[in-house]
Amino acid sequence: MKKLVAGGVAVVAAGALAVPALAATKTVQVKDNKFVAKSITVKKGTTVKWVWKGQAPHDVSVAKGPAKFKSSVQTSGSFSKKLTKAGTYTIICTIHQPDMRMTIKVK
Ligand SMILES: [Cu+2]
Repeated sequence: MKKLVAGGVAVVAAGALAVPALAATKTVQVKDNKFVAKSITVKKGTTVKWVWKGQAPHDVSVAKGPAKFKSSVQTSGSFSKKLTKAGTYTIICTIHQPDMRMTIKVK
């Protein structure tokens, strides 16, 4: 029984060490009326988290890219998406396009 508990602890510790590498997150700010940053490059598997900072309603929508996704129209909070397909994404706010857009390169 003691041996089993010790083994369990070792597995948990190894898992904890692996978490930072697997959970890469890049934050983008959603402002009035622009994404900051306007262009980012991330590794495949990175989660991009958009955080609403402005007053006006905005959404996050893929206009062009290897995968399609769309957030709701929000004025606060955040929206996260894990990008698992390599390529270039053009992201727009459907309310404020074509001015409010950004590019994500996933390598
Ligand atoms: Cu907008």
